[in-house]
Amino acid sequence: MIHTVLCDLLGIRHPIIQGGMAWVSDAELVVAVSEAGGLGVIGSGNAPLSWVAAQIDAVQARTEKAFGVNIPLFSPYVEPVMQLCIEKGVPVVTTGAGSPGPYIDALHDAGIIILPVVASVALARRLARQGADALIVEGQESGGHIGDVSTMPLIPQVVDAVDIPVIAAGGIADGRGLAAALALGAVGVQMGTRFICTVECTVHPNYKEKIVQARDRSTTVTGQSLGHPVRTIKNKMSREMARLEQGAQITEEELIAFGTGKLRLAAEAGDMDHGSVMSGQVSGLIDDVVPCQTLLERIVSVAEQQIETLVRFRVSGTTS
Ligand code: TUI
Repeated sequence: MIHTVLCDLLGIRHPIIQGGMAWVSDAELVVAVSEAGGLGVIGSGNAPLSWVAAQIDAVQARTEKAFGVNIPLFSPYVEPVMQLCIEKGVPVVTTGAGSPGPYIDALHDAGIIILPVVASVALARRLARQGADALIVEGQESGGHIGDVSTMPLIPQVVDAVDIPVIAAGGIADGRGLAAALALGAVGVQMGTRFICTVECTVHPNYKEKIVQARDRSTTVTGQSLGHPVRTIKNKMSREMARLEQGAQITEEELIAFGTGKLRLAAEAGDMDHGSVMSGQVSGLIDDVVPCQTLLERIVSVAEQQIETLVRFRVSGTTS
């Protein structure tokens, strides 16, 4: 068992959060993760309110365990989805791609735990002051929308800067990653990509296969010119996006229009050529599709062994 303050804060067995992923993490995955002892998180993306409501209802009908809803702050439905979470008594809200400062008090009044995803020390400090319960601190190794600092330097800098719990994200997919995050001062981890390759994830099978086939250098970042860098697996879509970004012939509006709907194309239709296959640098580390229960048990068991080995042998230098 690895028990941290995150387990107490969220009422979970293992200090592991499943990152909310648009078009990928629906009720099926969330129930599986929460039942297995982690925190499952619905990815509301920019899906309509009715879809999010149906996912919350489905989770609440199937588990008593804690779960969350992720709200990317560029969604056109931020306010209605926040309101929905309040009405339905969702235990945890995570946010991304911006500052949830203006919503913190209303969420707290409803008894909701708020875990913003941040990618910088400055925003971490601000949200700690504004009352966030803990912070998910995400390095640029992550899939999807990212910041520009890597996990290894970012986590300890945020740990030093704030006095609320820090959860590490970006570049973590196994027990060694969990042990490393704890060594950096985090109280747990959030993983997205790793949870795509689970039996219960309802994403198109081509998406899982693409991650299993990926290697260390299989991902790339596009969208920097728009101020929205996004990490995906390299394919026709990412090459075309990079070509359009380099050329001066295309307007920002046209570039945005080109990217719109492409994540859904990959996740639902399984189009691995023209879709945006958002995935982290850990893609090369993932080589199987397993049930969530197996995954969580394996991660915790390897992390325990890793910590034990480090303390007993490697760091002390003895061999017996
Ligand atoms: O939100 C994410 N990752 C995402 S959201 C998403 S949905 C999407 N769909 C289509 C195209 C593009 C995206 C896919 N992946 N991660 C959390 C995250 N938040 N990473 C980085 C940040 C972040 C960045 C800047 C958070 C705050 C921030 O603040 C800037 C500021 O205002 O200071």
